[in-house]
Amino acid sequence: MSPHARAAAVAMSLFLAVAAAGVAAAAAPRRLIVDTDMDTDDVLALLYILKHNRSEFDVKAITVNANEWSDAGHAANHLYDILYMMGRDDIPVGVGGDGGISDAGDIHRDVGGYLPLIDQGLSTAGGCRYRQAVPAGRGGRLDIDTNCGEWRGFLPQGPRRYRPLRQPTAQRVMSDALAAGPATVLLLGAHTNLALLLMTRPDLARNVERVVVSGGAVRAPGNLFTASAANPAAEFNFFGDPFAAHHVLARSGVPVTLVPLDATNTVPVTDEFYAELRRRQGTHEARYAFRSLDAVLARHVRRSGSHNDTGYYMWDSFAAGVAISSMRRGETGGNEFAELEYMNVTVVTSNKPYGVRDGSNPFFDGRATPKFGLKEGGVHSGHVQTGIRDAFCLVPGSNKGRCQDGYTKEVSGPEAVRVHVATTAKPNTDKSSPLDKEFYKNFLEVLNLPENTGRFNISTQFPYYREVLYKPDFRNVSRGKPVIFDMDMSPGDFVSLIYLLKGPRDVIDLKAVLVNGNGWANSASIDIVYDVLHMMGRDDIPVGLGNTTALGNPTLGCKNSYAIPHGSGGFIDSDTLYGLARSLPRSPRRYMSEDLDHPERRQPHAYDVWQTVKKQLGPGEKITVLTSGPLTNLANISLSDKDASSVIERVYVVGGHIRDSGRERGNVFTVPSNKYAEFNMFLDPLSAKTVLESSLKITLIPLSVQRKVASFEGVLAALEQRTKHTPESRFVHGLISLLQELQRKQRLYRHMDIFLGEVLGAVYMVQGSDLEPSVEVKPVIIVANTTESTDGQILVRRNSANLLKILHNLNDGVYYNNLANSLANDKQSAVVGSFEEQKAIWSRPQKHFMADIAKDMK
Ligand SMILES: *[C@@H]1O[C@H](CO)[C@@H](O)[C@H](O)[C@H]1NC(C)=O
Ligand SMILES: *[C@@H]1O[C@H](CO)[C@@H](O)[C@H](O)[C@H]1NC(C)=O
Ligand SMILES: *[C@@H]1O[C@H](CO)[C@@H](O)[C@H](O)[C@H]1NC(C)=O
Ligand SMILES: *[C@@H]1O[C@H](CO)[C@@H](O)[C@H](O)[C@H]1NC(C)=O
Ligand SMILES: *[C@@H]1O[C@H](CO)[C@@H](O)[C@H](O)[C@H]1NC(C)=O
Ligand SMILES: *[C@@H]1O[C@H](CO)[C@@H](O)[C@H](O)[C@H]1NC(C)=O
Ligand SMILES: *[C@@H]1O[C@H](CO)[C@@H](O)[C@H](O)[C@H]1NC(C)=O
Ligand SMILES: *[C@@H]1O[C@H](CO)[C@@H](O)[C@H](O)[C@H]1NC(C)=O
Ligand SMILES: [Ca+2]
Ligand SMILES: [Ca+2]
Repeated sequence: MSPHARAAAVAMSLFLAVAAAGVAAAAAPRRLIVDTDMDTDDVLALLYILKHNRSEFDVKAITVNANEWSDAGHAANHLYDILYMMGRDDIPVGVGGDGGISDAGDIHRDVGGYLPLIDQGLSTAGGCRYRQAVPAGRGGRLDIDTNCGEWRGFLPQGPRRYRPLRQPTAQRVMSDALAAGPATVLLLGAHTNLALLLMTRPDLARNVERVVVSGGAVRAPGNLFTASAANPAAEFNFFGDPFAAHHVLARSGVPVTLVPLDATNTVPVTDEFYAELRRRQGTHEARYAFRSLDAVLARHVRRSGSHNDTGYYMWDSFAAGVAISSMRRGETGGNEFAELEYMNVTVVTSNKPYGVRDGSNPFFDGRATPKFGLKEGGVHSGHVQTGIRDAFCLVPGSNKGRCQDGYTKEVSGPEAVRVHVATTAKPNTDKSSPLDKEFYKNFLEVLNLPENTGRFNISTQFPYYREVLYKPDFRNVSRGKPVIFDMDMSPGDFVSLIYLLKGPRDVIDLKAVLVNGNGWANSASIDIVYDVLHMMGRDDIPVGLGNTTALGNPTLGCKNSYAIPHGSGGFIDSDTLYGLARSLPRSPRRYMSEDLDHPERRQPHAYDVWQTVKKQLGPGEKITVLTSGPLTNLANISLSDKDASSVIERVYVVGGHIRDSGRERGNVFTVPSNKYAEFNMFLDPLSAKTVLESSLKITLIPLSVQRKVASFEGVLAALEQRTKHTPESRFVHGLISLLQELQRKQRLYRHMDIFLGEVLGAVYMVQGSDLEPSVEVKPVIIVANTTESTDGQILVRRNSANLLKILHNLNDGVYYNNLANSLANDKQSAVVGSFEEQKAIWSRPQKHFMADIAKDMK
């Protein structure tokens, strides 16, 4: 038999076997619930699962784990697009929620699962005790949120998306699915969601037939590559929420099959597997799996030179295989893919000595009775690792720390639970195959089955799909003053960006956009910036991405940014532009991590973009900068480039609150101890100090003046009074009315006017004199002394030599009118108004399409 014929025969016999099992089980498909953190290996696992025949295995719900490798808004939309491609818009997707856990230990409905149980209070803002082990930028959440750029380069975009206050929560979706009947639960991330469910609805435990867990490390070392100096024993998924893993394994009473590193270490992505995956791309899902894996391997392989020791394994997809086989054959039927044995284990959640209250353990510290009825002096009462540089965990002179939080430890005695543990992957019974593990072979076969296949990718979905870069025609235009806009991607910043793009080109010439990932949105939201530029026909404007952590802080951690809520009104909303980002046309430009074949496509750093703009300046020309977020990028520029202050004409800084004699408060509502700071300063105090106390010429547009133009009615009325509208004025109207509606409906959105006020900076910079401004000069200092209750405050000090120009007042009526007039002006208007319009373009022949481009010529 030729290899090809053999492959076909194998596929056919597999198909028959699947079909036969389907007949036997026709009356009752096995029900499956998957909880995922949407990492690359989760994508592979999900595609593999969705390929199986629904009359045999039916996925009833997928919930997103939001406290590890990805951010909720990006993860949910990515998942929706995978399900759309696979024709499975029927599967409910649960993510987030805003409930919390009271001090007394009462668990409110719909806890979002953004924080590990030990840190979960009543809000979704909070630190990153365990999650700090995951880098926020490149090589971490930025790459995972975007799937290294592959998501938007490949997947079609379906009708489902995250929408504020309408998103089914993880708790709701999981409990509905379990209430409807018995199911196997496959956990591919930290255990927060399932633990919360089993704590609040213990009655549903009887419908959990089995929990199959990708995670833990029993006899193998841990894998916290960023944090083994403090904790060599833990595996990422368990470290993400050790107490939740403990609850699921040891307290909930549900039967568990563990697929730990012990087993997954035997299924690395080998050269042979990689080569076969590359060769066999018979379906869209096989192609997406390959591209996803290839993108993440680009980094790993370059480091090691071969796939065999990249440190990349089939973690979650192997666990999915073990789960499918266990559902098919039962626990005693002999798993097709793994050797399993029973072990007595527990999950360590705190370190000895127990019962010592050292401030690290909120379950016990400062409490008369321990939370959740935990036992005084018991295994949960020791030191809990506070971070990856916790001094308690570090052993001087050693790179192997002594903390064991999240360790799946074999024990005997009363705390031990009996768990079925996969120890090693089974060899391939087909000796002629180049693949040495049964699972490699099955994975490739399943992914390439013609059944249950993906319907299309973004380029095959439309007959006239084309990627076009729009550039304006600058011939015969005298270009205005060069401007750089630096934003943190909060909603008002997008209104400012659109407004700037509409500014007359002989007045302002927007040269670049810089973004940073330590403000109101995560770095991956940079793709929304690309989309707005595409909509407005400005794919010529470079976008630079700066650091993800505040100045002076390590790249791992969330110092200051812990003050942004993860849930409603915070990251989940800004990362999706309140659900509206997907109404924008899709730009061919997007965040790309490493692409070895195309290094030029790699996302540039903010500093590189700064250098590029500087080089393009004409003789004597100077740059005007508008910042509307933390001053991280500008601090980086002024510290790294000695010439910066000589080529910067002026910096307009949106943010800051001047604390003088008045009683007016700042706006950092998640940090009650700090009454007088404003978010943009609080989020990076040292950058604020560096920039505002530098020799740069600065005009501050502080909170007090922003508040004078933060009336939803004012902006909306002005927009509604225009007789003509543009796609962008309609988009802005939609965004602002949504923020207003959310603010009225839900107290979690009570701070929405912060984002309305920040638009003032752009309008003042371009049309300042029309606004009848009054400007004051004050001697100030900026507090940046790592004291939470004062960081980011701006104090007036008579003896300070640092004089700041501060916008104090303006005519708000003129402001609203000018903003609305500009947005509704049909000059420099959108080239493609929306995703719907773009889909229409891709659905009909080219000549209409050329007419669309021509619109910008006028
Ligand atoms: C799934 O299995 C059922 C029952 O055996 C069979 O009728 C159906 O054709 C299968 N569907 C696919 C897409 O393989
Ligand atoms: C989409 O699928 C087609 C056909 O399989 C393929 O040729 C094309 O390269 C895919 N598109 C992308 C963006 O990978
Ligand atoms: C990779 O590992 C496989 C066994 O898993 C082995 O057969 C192969 O020779 C290795 N390749 C290289 C390049 O080391
Ligand atoms: C696990 O514990 C049970 C009951 O205490 C004991 O019978 C069994 O031998 C233990 N198994 C292992 C692998 O230690
Ligand atoms: C530019 O101006 C010149 C002279 O006024 C004119 O001939 C030419 O057509 C203009 N070009 C464009 C693209 O408008
Ligand atoms: C930015 O990150 C780099 C390393 O990634 C670091 O060296 C630098 O200090 C950071 N700069 C700022 C301004 O935080
Ligand atoms: C500014 O950012 C660049 C690019 O990451 C980095 O190389 C440089 O060290 C940074 N400068 C400072 C002063 O942090
Ligand atoms: C930080 O600055 C504030 C305001 O000047 C001051 O009240 C506070 O004591 C300072 N904290 C430290 C640790 O220096
Ligand atoms: Ca995972
Ligand atoms: Ca902002």
